[in-house]
Amino acid sequence: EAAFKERLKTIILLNSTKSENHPLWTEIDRVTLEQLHYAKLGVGEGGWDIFAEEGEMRMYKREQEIDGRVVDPLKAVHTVKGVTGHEMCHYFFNPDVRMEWETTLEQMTILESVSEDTLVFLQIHKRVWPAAQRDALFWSHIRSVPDARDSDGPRTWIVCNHSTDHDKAPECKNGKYIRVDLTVCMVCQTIVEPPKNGAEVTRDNLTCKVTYCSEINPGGWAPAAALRAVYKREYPKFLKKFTHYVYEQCKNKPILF
Ligand code: 16C
Repeated sequence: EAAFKERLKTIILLNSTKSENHPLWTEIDRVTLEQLHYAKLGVGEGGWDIFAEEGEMRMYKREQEIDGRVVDPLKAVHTVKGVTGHEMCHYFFNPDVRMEWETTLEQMTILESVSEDTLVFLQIHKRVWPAAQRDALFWSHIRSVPDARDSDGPRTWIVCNHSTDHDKAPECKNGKYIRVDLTVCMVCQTIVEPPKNGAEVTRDNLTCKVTYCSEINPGGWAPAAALRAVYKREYPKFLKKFTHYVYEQCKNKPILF
């Protein structure tokens, strides 16, 4: 009986460190799957306008305002050679390397480690003159999903970031910063070109198809023209810098499928 109780304790302990048992889990699961679906929809319909194009990267926006605030949704697609979707999403999720590629950040704090695939972040972003400085409070979740092509090859990976509340976070009302409201996802699919004569797969055989979607509500007054000018500069800068960073990090490492 003692052994049974011990085993039960271990099972309870192991399960309690899974994000499935967290109060946020239902929302995390729902929003992540919604974002996955949304990312997979093309840009042919739905009034997407292209605003940036460089090499394989294309960025689209839809001009939208809520209560006079610019909330333009963004959708970007990119193709990166030599890396997998798992690698791409791993670096996008991993807080240890965020400062290496995220150029809009001033400070980042992990408020809660929900599980190894889910973290709650408080980020303070650089100020954009003449608007007030912003912070962002959001959960971030990484997972793999079966590939749409129904193959037994590498799975598709997603990281989803979504605004939330947290006991440990400072109140945003009367606070020093205005809190933005965000929903962001990065979805990455790996294409493996089979090597000739059954040779081993190398990085030359890999292509990663990246889709990045973002909806940010500035949460308070910000001049519309300045805001649009800032994101048109910052989103391409981010995606180029981030994908280059991942490529450089991975090139001499074993492939993480
Ligand atoms: O997705 C990205 N990064 C993730 C990890 O950090 C996470 C971040 C979301 C970004 C939240 C933005 C908060 C407002 C930033 C203020 C602008 C700073 C510009 C500094 C310029 C010197 O999901 C990659 C994010 C790439 C961000 C592109 C910038 C988007 C600007 C949108 C404008 C928001 C309102 C600003 C009010 C003036």
